[in-house]
Amino acid sequence: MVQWTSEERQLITSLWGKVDVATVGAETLSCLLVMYPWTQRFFHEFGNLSSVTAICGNPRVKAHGKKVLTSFGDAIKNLDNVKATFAKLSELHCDKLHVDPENFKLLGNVLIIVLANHFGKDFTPAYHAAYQKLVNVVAHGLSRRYH
Ligand code: HEG
Repeated sequence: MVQWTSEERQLITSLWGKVDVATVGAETLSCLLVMYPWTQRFFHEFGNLSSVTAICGNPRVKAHGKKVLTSFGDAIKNLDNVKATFAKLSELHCDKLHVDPENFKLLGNVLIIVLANHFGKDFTPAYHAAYQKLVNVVAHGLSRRYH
């Protein structure tokens, strides 16, 4: 099981308190769809994804990005229990959506870039390291069903 130091917990929760889940969520999912266009195949029913402008302005992308980021918030509230927290979501992504788990890592890395962009110099290497660990744990939790 993953162990968290009190410093990591503090870094993660303090930064998360300043995150605007709707904005960062929308930017993260938009950025994923732009940078890794093959991820668009899961979101055809969201409508127009034909250009960067279309993706970034797509209301369903925004809404879904917020949902995904809210889910990261659930992981943060349950740092010692991420696997159990994501058990149902892992089943959904594996059994129903057939999302290749490699994409969870891509999304986590994009999230880190978006956070670095929002917080600038306040996103110190210590925050970066704590968040890198978090996105790895989330990706791992979501991948459990695939193992
Ligand atoms: Mg997934 C649905 C969370 C990565 C594709 N994703 C969902 C839902 C949540 C979620 C909370 C809604 C579940 C529900 O309705 O019960 N997703 C989530 C997290 C991550 C992630 C925390 C983090 C890495 N998802 C992810 C990636 C893809 C993807 C990388 C595809 C590239 N998710 C996906 C799709 C749906 C969800 C296609 C269904 C969307 C819909 O039909 O509205």
